[in-house]
Amino acid sequence: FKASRKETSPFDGQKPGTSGLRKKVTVFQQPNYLENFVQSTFNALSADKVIGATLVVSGDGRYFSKDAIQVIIKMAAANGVRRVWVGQNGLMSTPAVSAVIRERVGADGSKSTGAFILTASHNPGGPHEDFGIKYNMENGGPAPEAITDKIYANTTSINEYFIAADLPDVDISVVGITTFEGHEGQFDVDVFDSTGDYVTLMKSIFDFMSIQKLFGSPNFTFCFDALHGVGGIYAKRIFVEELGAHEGSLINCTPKEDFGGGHPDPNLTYAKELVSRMGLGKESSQGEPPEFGAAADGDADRNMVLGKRFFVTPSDSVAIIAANAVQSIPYFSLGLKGVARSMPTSAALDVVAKHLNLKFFEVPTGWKFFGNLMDAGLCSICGEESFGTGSDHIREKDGIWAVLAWLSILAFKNKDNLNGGEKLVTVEDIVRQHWTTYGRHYYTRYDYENVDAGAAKELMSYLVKLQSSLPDVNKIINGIRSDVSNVVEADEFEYKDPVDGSISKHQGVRYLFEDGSRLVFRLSGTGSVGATIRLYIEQYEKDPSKTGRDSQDALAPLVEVALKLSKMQEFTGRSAPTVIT
Ligand code: VG1
Ligand code: CO
Repeated sequence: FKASRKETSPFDGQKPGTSGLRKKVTVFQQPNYLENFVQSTFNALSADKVIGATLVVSGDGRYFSKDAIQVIIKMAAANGVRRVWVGQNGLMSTPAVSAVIRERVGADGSKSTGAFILTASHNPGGPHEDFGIKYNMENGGPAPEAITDKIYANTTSINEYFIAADLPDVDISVVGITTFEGHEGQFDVDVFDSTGDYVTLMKSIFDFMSIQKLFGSPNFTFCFDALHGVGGIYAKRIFVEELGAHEGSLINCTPKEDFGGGHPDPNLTYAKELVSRMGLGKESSQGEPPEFGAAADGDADRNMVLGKRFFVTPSDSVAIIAANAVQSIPYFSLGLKGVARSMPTSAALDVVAKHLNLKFFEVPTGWKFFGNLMDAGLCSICGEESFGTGSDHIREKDGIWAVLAWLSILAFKNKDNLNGGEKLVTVEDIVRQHWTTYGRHYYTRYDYENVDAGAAKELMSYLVKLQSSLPDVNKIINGIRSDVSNVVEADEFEYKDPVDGSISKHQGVRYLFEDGSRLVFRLSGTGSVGATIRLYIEQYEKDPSKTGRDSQDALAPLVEVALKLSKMQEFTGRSAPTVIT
């Protein structure tokens, strides 16, 4: 093959957000749009990460992935990359990509130094929906801001890219290595089944035998919903083939390019089938729900955990995993190095860290900030309120890992009552026990999607300004509700990375109340059209006799304050959020 140089000119708006560049498929289908971004990424990397390097290219299998993979292969060849590793059919979950970067050794002893991950995560897929691309680094984690800023700068001035246009398409449905001879030397495309590496990693973390026993118990029932995302291929291998779950306990586990027309977003709104099977929601199905249910998003880095007729808030989930990890999960048996959460995530994890005397970090939204802490040996378990949970086994959040963590906790708590005679300790029991010990953080998130971008900016600047005078803030709040405590601190969240000293500004506005309650406002960095305002509302309840309330009831006064204080309706014209979680 031969590398050829193509002329191009910049596109507006190729700025990677919280997790890469996400746009409508039709935007990506414009000639040179993908090519510009890929070349801008190559140009942002040091030469040794491109020339002679091994790159992973795969994703959640959404519409346009197959085309994009062929383009990236040809551009990699032309830019001097030595090898490209592709998951069979282009499929690899985001956590599996992270694992492959960190763990996989090629047949010739090669190791990869980065990856293009093709996903728009939980956003819908299909010809009129979203596509996305992001670059992950040698540690397996998303590129840090220093790199994504460089990529963006490159996209604004790009005038050429390189592509081996004469390279034939590679059949990515067939496992095996295809070798090409180029002017500069050899180029390989290695198509492989990524589930193997991932299963090996999971087996090195969890005690599969104890989870097998749990699945073998007559009282334990299970359901996993991959929402037609890539998680299905790992679920089949792990839950069914390795752990002995019934095939019928998996739903929507065959990946589809359009996710069956739905949102591959594991929450109470979009994981409808699972939610109804678990006896939650209005249209709950008949019969006894399973003991344990879980779902993952399109690229399988997010997870939702459910008990029978019971929802586990993600902020609680990470706190509960952290509180139980040392006893239940062999990988953590020597203790936790520390724990971390994103700023808007509830403080449930903070309380666990305090009780267990663990190092604790609060970072901006997005997984890239956890990676530095993990690389420095400061953090073992971390999580976000947005259904993301993970550990330092990789540098991405990991949906299947979170499910295995919960199964491990259940297996440990039930190790003496799995023969069918005794009643099982349930997910709900574990959560309620946790609240009794640590108190409960009532929590809800309001999302206002596709709001006019100007209006969203105005609302944020209003809140930033308001925040600078606490007496004014408290005067307004006292006028709205007398039963809400005073704001004692407010700021625009800023993070100084304790490892590399880098500073991230404008990460959301926080109002911290005297009784531990919090209101947080921020703009989403993952949307593909307009702006999304996220409002996070949290209230701490220490009294064990009051931890059992309905969460929307408990939070009603704070919600009212949040909406009126921010003039949400005035700014956005919306009387209600698009999604409540
Ligand atoms: C959202 C979530 C954030 C998460 C990010 C990527 O970002 O709030 O917690 O890390 O999505 O997750 P934002 O900027 O829209 O609030 V995923 O599964 O979309 O890669
Ligand atoms: Co995702």
